[in-house]
Amino acid sequence: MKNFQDEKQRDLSVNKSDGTNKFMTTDQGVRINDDNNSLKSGDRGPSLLEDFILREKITHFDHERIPERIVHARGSGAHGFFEVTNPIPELTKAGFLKEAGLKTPVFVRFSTVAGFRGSTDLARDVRGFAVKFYTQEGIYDLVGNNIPVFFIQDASKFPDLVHAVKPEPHNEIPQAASAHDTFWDFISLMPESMHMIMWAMSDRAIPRSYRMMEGFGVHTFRLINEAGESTFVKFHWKPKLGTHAVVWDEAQKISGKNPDFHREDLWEAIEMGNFPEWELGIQIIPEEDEHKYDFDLLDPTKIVPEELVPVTIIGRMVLNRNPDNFFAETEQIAFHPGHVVPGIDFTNDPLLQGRLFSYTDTQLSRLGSPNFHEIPINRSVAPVHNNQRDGHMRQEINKGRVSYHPNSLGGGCPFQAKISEGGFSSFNERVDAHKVRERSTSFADHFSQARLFFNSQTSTEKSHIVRALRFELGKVETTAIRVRMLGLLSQVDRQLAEQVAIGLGASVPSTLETPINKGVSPENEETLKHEPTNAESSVNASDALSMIINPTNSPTIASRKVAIICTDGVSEASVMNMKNALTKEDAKGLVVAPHLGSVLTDSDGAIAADFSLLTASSVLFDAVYIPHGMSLNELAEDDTVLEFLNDAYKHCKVIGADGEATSLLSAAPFALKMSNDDPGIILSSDSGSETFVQDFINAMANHRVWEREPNLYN
Ligand code: HDE
Repeated sequence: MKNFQDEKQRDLSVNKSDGTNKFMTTDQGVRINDDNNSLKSGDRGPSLLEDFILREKITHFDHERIPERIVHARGSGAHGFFEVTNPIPELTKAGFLKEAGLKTPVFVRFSTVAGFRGSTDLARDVRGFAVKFYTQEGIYDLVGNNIPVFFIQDASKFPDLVHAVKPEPHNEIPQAASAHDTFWDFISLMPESMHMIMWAMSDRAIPRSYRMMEGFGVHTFRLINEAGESTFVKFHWKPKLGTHAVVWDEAQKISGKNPDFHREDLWEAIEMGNFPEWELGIQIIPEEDEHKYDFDLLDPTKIVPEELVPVTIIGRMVLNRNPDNFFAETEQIAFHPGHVVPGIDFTNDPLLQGRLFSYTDTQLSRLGSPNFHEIPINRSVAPVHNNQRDGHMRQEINKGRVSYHPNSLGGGCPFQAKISEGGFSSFNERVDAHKVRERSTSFADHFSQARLFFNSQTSTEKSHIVRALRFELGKVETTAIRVRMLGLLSQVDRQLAEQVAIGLGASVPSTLETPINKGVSPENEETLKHEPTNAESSVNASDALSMIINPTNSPTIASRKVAIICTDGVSEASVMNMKNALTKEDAKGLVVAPHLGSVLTDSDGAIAADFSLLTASSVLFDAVYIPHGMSLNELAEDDTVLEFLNDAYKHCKVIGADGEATSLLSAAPFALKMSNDDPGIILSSDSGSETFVQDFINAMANHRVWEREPNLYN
């Protein structure tokens, strides 16, 4: 196999322009002499219709927007490569997975689901995690999410789900939020969504960074080897930086302070050379184990617990190049779960089957032409030859008179490939059944894995789920919907339902008598084909489901940002010690000062401010450091500083202070709550000591000081 690592090789076929040292021209290549004035009859006279330069420019502008994605409209992307570390030729004939060290260029697009293109990054939402592999055998798209299950089991419910979660149609409110009546109305009548709801109400739905999210293929797929044998497989992306989230109060504040937080984070990390990296793992399930488990492999509301089938790592993905142009690349990229290469195939998961129709259809309306594969970001590196012709904006200039098959005039070309020559052939699955509109009874248990997820969370994470549900349902105006949800939650965990009920000032209904358990509204009971069941999962709890005890997390502060609050008189040595130590760990210390420009140091030097207190905010950083030497009275009276510290404390971040700066903490509003043994408050009477800096870094490496949280809320 030829190594296709160098994405530049991919780019050779792509027309790039940056205008540097070039004449400005019209789209027809005519050099423009004056781009500032339209053609007029006299300098105060009417504009002339013949001004082809003006009309071309304005017409192009008028058509600059294309329809945004109906879901996953808000996204961010990057280029990189995938490298095989543990080849699996015995499982798949896919060339890009067959050889150790083989690199394949990729483009990844991360996204939120519900919000419009201009919405905030920090909405409580599922994140899309879509990867396009430019393999030598054609395009392979792994179009996944950061949550391994989905809300619904059958594609026919997807438009309903999306209508329910999007802003309500009469007033288009709320933007990028599930906390409203129509969403919870739908969910409260769809018990199959309960597993996904547990994930969506957990901190998975408010990641700290796209770089700190797991990714999942969600459906069970098939790998097909040279002998044509199939193996079931689940795909997992495991982030090198661990799986981390922000807290909900923080997410809401970030949405105001910097709605581009995740976009910027991804962009900056790549610009700084902190290339985001994931391992690709697979759960391998032999064909003969199809019916071995107490859930159905075809049911997309179920995971295969890692306790039953461990994840085998087969490769790694590194994102190392930002796009040149957002629209041309991130917006115009067209993913499709049906873009597969020989060696990868589908299962009959009824959600996946529906997706296989949807994605081409959506590209046709969004990109406007069946030629969307010719847009540079979508082009295959494997040569494309077929008899598809014409259509809007066709780029290819097909030569010759033959555009049909079979033909003799073109020598039979392009010719079909035998399987041994890499021709795609679908897995030879036997299908022999009646035509029915039914759902398998093996899909009927909607609660056991929701409970498995809840049981697997630490007490911190459980309390976050309770608070998320109180928030979301608290925004629901219709009492009956809230009560139905409490009924469903009680099927997952009685205590969970009771905790949520306290926040809603309601009580948990005795659910078995209410229509909610039937998954249909009272008016539509006759459409019910199977009663949902509530079984016990064979696995009780799984560490991999908790973000806090996730076994793939290892302590690191790489790429984290620390706010160093400085004003005149600050100890230059302290600031520089901290900055240098952070840089060594691939993290960044950024100076936040009362104003931009620079602050004067104790040794008559000057330190440049990266942010002013007005433009910075604690929620945009991972930790705060207050170095010694400054005039503390001034800082202690500044509400912005106190709010900065208070937020950092409330969001369980590490706060460090040395020398007399430690006394600033006693002026902060949280001082009364602060416990003496809080492992995230790092104080040293000794200014800039090495142990102090190291203690600060060690505390940060665990992401957040969750031990603090029980003191914060009732
Ligand atoms: Fe999608 N989904 N989806 N989806 N999806 C789209 O395609 C759809 C589903 C996912 O960054 C759309 O190009 C249906 C599951 C991602 O460009 C659309 C169903 C999973 C992205 C569409 C699902 C996903 C999309 C909108 C149920 C996780 C963004 C624009 C049958 C495995 C890709 C577009 C990007 C995008 C349809 C369910 C992931 C409308 C009908 C499950 C990551 O075609």
